[in-house]
Amino acid sequence: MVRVIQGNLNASGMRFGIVVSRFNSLVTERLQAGAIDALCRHGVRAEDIDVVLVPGAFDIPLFAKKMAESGRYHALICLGAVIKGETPHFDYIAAAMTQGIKEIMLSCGVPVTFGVLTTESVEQALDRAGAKLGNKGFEAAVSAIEMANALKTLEE
Ligand code: INI
Repeated sequence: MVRVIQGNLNASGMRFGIVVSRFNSLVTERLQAGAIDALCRHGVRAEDIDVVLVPGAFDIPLFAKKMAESGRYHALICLGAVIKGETPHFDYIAAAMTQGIKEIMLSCGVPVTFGVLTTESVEQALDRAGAKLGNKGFEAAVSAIEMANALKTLEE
């Protein structure tokens, strides 16, 4: 008999932390609303969700690390919007933030999902923050629930 391990989407009794960057807040506020909506609709109580606001995407990893190390959360959700300008700034911020988030997940053993948009324009970002192409904040929260439950099942 093959043992298939996967996470369910029942999140009642679980605690989540969300780190959101304020930069491009028109977009990130919508990602945040999508993530909270997803958590609540999967059974998480509002008092079991902490939101930390940071200035920009580059600043997300420090707070995600502190929250992961606290042992308080079943999973973390990182939300932001890095939008390409005319300089290579975008590439440096996106690379450092992505690498940072990945390292936290692997070193702390806590699921940290990636809901940071990296787009060419504000329009592309808005399309992915509740307009034409869904809401990546909602998706990142659902992934966080699945990852947390999969980890729990694996460790049982
Ligand atoms: N931060 C973002 O979240 N998105 C961006 O598009 C962005 N741009 O383009 O500069 C951005 N910059 C700020 C950066 O994340 C840090 O907050 C800042 O460098 C201070 O550490």
